This record gives sequence, C-alpha cells and structure tokens, in this order.
Amino acid sequence: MLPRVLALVALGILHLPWSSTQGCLSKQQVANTIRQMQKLLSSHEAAQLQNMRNLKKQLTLLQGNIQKQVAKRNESCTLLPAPLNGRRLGKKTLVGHDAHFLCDPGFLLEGSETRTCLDNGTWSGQQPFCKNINDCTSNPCANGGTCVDGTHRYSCLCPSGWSGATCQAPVYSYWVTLSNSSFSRQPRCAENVLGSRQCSCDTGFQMRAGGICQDVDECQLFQSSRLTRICLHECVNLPGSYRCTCPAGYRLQADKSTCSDVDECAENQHNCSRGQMCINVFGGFRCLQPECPKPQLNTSYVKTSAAQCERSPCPMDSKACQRAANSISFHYLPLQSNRTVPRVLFKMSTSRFVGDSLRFAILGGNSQGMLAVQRADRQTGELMLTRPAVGPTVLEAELEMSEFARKVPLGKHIFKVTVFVSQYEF
Ligand SMILES: *[C@@H]1O[C@H](CO)[C@@H](O)[C@H](O)[C@H]1NC(C)=O
Ligand SMILES: *[C@@H]1O[C@H](CO)[C@@H](O)[C@H](O)[C@H]1NC(C)=O
Ligand SMILES: *[C@@H]1O[C@H](CO)[C@@H](O)[C@H](O)[C@H]1NC(C)=O
Ligand SMILES: *[C@@H]1O[C@H](CO)[C@@H](O)[C@H](O)[C@H]1NC(C)=O
Ligand SMILES: *[C@@H]1O[C@H](CO)[C@@H](O)[C@H](O)[C@H]1NC(C)=O
Ligand SMILES: *[C@@H]1O[C@H](CO)[C@@H](O)[C@H](O)[C@H]1NC(C)=O
Ligand SMILES: [Ca+2]
Ligand SMILES: [Ca+2]
Repeated sequence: MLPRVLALVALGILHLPWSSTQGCLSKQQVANTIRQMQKLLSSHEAAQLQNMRNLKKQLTLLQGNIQKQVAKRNESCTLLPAPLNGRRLGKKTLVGHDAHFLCDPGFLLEGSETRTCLDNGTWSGQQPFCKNINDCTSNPCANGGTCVDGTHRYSCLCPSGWSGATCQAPVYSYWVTLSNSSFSRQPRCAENVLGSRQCSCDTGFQMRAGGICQDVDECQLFQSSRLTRICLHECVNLPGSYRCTCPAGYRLQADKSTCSDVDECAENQHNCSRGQMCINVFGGFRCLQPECPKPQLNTSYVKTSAAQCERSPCPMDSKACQRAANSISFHYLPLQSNRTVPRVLFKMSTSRFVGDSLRFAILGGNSQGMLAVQRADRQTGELMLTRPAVGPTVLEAELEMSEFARKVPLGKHIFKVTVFVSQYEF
C-alpha cells in the first residue's frame, strides 16, 4: 500500500509545474523546475523513510510484547497428579523441570517414568499409572489351574488333563486317565507368553519317556543295600514318596526310619494276670510266674519275692537238704537277634559273702556252646554270650554260684536265666 501512495504524491508534484505554465519554457526555467522537483522529492523521501523506520520500530515493539505475553502464559506447566498407588517426585512446574513417578510395592508403573515441562507449557510423555503386579487376582486359570504371577502377566500351572495359557484346553492323551494317587502322573506344565511349555514333575517323581512323571522307587533304590538303606525294617514305596514300617510290637521313631520296641509292661499294654510278672522283650512281652521247686528229700522252698525262692530250714540230720541250694532266683533277659559276641549278658554275686572263695558253673540249659560262665573278679561271675544268637529263640541256663571257706562248701545259689532273643536285630 505504501508504495502506491508515494507514487500518487509524486505524480501530483510533477503535474504542478506543467499545469501552471503556458507556452514554451526556456532551458533555464526547465533546469530550475527539475532542480526544485528533485529537492522536493528528496525531502519527501527522507520524511517517508523516517515514517517507515518508526512503523518498523513499533511493529518490533508490538511483536516483542506479544511474545513476552505468550511466554509468560506458558513458562510453567500445570502440576501433575501422583498416580493412584504411587508417588510423584518433583513439584517444580517450570519449563525444563522433570517430574518423576514411582509406584508402591506390588504395583508396576505403566507410562512415562519421567515427564519434562516443555517450552510450550505441556509435559512430555504420557501420564503414568500404577498397575497391580499380581495378575492372578482375577483368577484367570480355569479348571483348577494354579496361577503363577509373572512380571507383566500370569502363567497357569494346569492340573492333569488340561493345558493352554489359562488351562482352558483339555489334553486328549492316554495319560489323562492316570489318577493323582498313582505312580505315574502328568507333569505340571506352564505355558509362558511365547507359548512354549515348561513342564516339571512333582517332588518324588522323575520325567520319563513320553513326558510322564514316574514315581521314584526309593525303596528299590536305597533299601536293598545295607549301606544305603533308608528304613531300619521295611520300606513301602508310595507315589511321590516312601514310608518305613515297623513290625508289630515296635514303634516308628520320630526320624521316620528307625523302629524301637514298645515297652508294653511300662505302658500297661499287656494282658498279664495278677500274680504274673510282665517281662518286656524286644518286639513283645511275656507274662511269667516262676515257681519254686516242689518239696522233695526233706527240702522245700518258699517264695520270698516274685522271682526268688529261699530254702526252708533243713531238718537237723538231712544231708540232702543241706546240700540243696540256699536260694533260687529267676532272671529274664531281652536280647536282639544276632548281637555281636562276646557279650556279657548277666553278672552274679552275693551280698552275704562270708567264705573265702566263690565258684561259678553252668549246670544246665538248652544253650550248650552259646553261653559260658567266667569269673569277673573275686566276688563276681559273668554269663557270656559266646556265639551270635539268631532269633527268635529262647536260651535258658541254670547257673550255680557256690561259696567255700577253706574248701568247705558253705552254701550255694542258683540263678535261672532265660534269654528272649527277638526275631529282629532291633
Ligand atoms: C509442545 O511441543 C512438543 C515438542 O516440543 C510437541 O510434541 C507438542 O505437540 C506440543 N504441544 C502443544 C500443545 O503444542
Ligand atoms: C500456550 O499454552 C496454551 C495452553 O495453555 C496453548 O494452547 C498454546 O498453544 C501455548 N502456546 C504456545 C506458543 O505453544
Ligand atoms: C492329589 O494329591 C494331592 C496330595 O498328594 C492332594 O492334595 C490333591 O487334593 C489330590 N488331587 C486330586 C484331584 O485327587
Ligand atoms: C494276651 O493277648 C494276646 C493277644 O494280644 C493273646 O494271644 C494271649 O493269649 C493273651 N494272654 C493272656 C494271658 O490273656
Ligand atoms: C528226711 O528226714 C528224716 C528225719 O526228719 C530222715 O529220717 C530222712 O532220712 C531224711 N531223708 C533224706 C533223703 O535225707
Ligand atoms: C548277623 O550279622 C552279620 C553282620 O553283623 C551279618 O553278616 C549276618 O548276615 C547276620 N546274620 C543273620 C542271620 O542275620
Ligand atoms: Ca516313591
Ligand atoms: Ca516290648
């Protein structure tokens, strides 16, 4: 627009001299007129230039003001909210400042972890939110599958007969019929995000050909050798495990592998009648009622305790009675089968030693060669087991302890020993 206005002004000036003068002008007059016009134009030009400069200045000023206002309006961003179940770090909302976001434990940040306030007053990135890490809360596994929470998603452990990401697909194969309690089981498989299956067997099972989990027979593996045996007595293989059993009369110990005898007498688990002695033996008990010898040859005995007989006083002239044992006692010894030998089973002595020597002997019994008597010290004799006794069996021995003074017999005592050898080595 400005150039056109200037052109019109210039034309008006140019017309002036020509319209005010009539006829021919002298060369001098023309030269003067041109000079005047040049002067006029120069002054106009200067004025216009000044105007233009002013205008330009004003425009620049205006532009600056506008920019300032725009910058003022957007020099900060609005405060971002903290995500639900999370926190925002950084409260500054000026351009160039960052806001950081964190999630509470158990939650996963989705979106921008850091957002920056941009020049244009907006935040970079996207507002984050905190996602519950446990993806299993929605119970996504069907058909009794077990949900296993992953970092970004869950996976399902499917029970027998089901597969697929959510155990939704039935497995049509021959092992579906295998029961939970049998020695073969379907492995537990988890299908991950990429669709690959990872299968494993329950503890006590081993992966076998065909992808079946086969029970480990711990009994066959370990029980057959004495060095590796896992049960003192018998081993019973179970699906996924094994169990030790004990014979009747024994109790499985807390270690779940050894057996120990039940003391029926102490625990009152016996059916012995009154007047009978309850004798605990390995693997059982005995009810016993020892009897004193019948009177004969002027000799009689009276029972002084459950397991002891004392000779009644002899008639003055009865040699047979005087030669008979002064006392008879009964002894019952429990013994495990196949114990190592030699082994002291029994010790005998007297509390009423008045002579100068004691002699010990085996008078009888059923155990020739297995039992022997020997002197332990001046006043003590010992019954020894000399060969391993393999049960179940009962060894009997009648031991005699005679007392002498200057080789004259003063008296003797009979020990009736019964050894109950159990069936087992425990
Ligand atoms: C602000 O600037 C960023 C880049 O600097 C651009 O991506 C965004 O679209 C802009 N936002 C607005 C509202 O202009
Ligand atoms: C300033 O921010 C407003 C919104 O607050 C936006 O509409 C405008 O485009 C921003 N100005 C510039 C220059 O980005
Ligand atoms: C499988 O056996 C386990 C223990 O061995 C038991 O907890 C579970 O209930 C059984 N499942 C079925 C379907 O029998
Ligand atoms: C005691 O009970 C056992 C069976 O537990 C039986 O064989 C035995 O004859 C009984 N003995 C007596 C004395 O009742
Ligand atoms: C038993 O005692 C009587 C006298 O009391 C005596 O005559 C008899 O010989 C004795 N018998 C024996 C075997 O000692
Ligand atoms: C008795 O024990 C020994 C080892 O102590 C063993 O070699 C032997 O076989 C056992 N005998 C019986 C009958 O168990
Ligand atoms: Ca097993
Ligand atoms: Ca017992």
